[in-house]
Amino acid sequence: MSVVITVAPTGPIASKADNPHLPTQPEEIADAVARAYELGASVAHIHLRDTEHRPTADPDVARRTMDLIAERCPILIQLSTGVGLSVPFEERAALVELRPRMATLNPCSMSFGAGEFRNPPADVRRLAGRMAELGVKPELEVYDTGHLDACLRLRDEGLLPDEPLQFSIVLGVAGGMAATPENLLTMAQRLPADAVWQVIAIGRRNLELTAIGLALGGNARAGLEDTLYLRKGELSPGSGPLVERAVALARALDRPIAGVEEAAGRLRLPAR
Ligand code: KMH
Ligand code: ZN
Repeated sequence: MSVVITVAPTGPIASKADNPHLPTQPEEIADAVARAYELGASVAHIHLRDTEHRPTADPDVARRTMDLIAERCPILIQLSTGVGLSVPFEERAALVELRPRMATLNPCSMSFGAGEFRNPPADVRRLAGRMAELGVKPELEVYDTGHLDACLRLRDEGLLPDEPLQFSIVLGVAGGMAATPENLLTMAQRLPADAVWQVIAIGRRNLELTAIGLALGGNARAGLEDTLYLRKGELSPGSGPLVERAVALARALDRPIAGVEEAAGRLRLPAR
């Protein structure tokens, strides 16, 4: 089965001091996404930063970034509603009003490194319902086994679109599951049989867990949001080399890379 590659070029945490190639401004993000598209990415997972490089849910910044990406390539845009730990939930949720093809839905509150990631149940339910109204496909971010159960409850309440659901198994966030093959296997086995899924492997075990996810039939995410390094001590000069690496892993496993049209079908994105 073909592989949907998602590029995650920015994220909420890292700074240019951590990796000078991190894109933070709309033009920089659009350029990084266009490069990833050329290399095989069909989905772009987007976090926004203000002019001081802080996470923001400013809809003007989001619209401008989406427009700049669309000028460059037809990649499917997935806005992060995680945004950043300091941004209030209401502002984060309002991003779906821009009607990206996809947006993330983080089902539970949790510790997140030294911070707190607030996703109160009533707010999550409201956001899920609004995404369904707008035809914005949720990517369900599960950082622990209970998060999957929370998603299945949302589904049972009719707050998620028709299956198949799209999941990210997030490994390696301090506060969520550790980045181990055992945790990945446990989660992959617990997903609904027809779920579409990818691994988000944060930090040092990014390569290994991305490879295992691909071998298990999952999709792949690649980019500086998840790891700043290509290997120990070697910063990645942008997300491009990480996307190239994911593409090479998929091809080595005889899995072709999905183009945008195919990815939209595989992810069951509502027609526009
Ligand atoms: N930053 C990752 C740990 C989101 O942006 O909504 C998870 C993520 C979720 O990408
Ligand atoms: Zn993200």
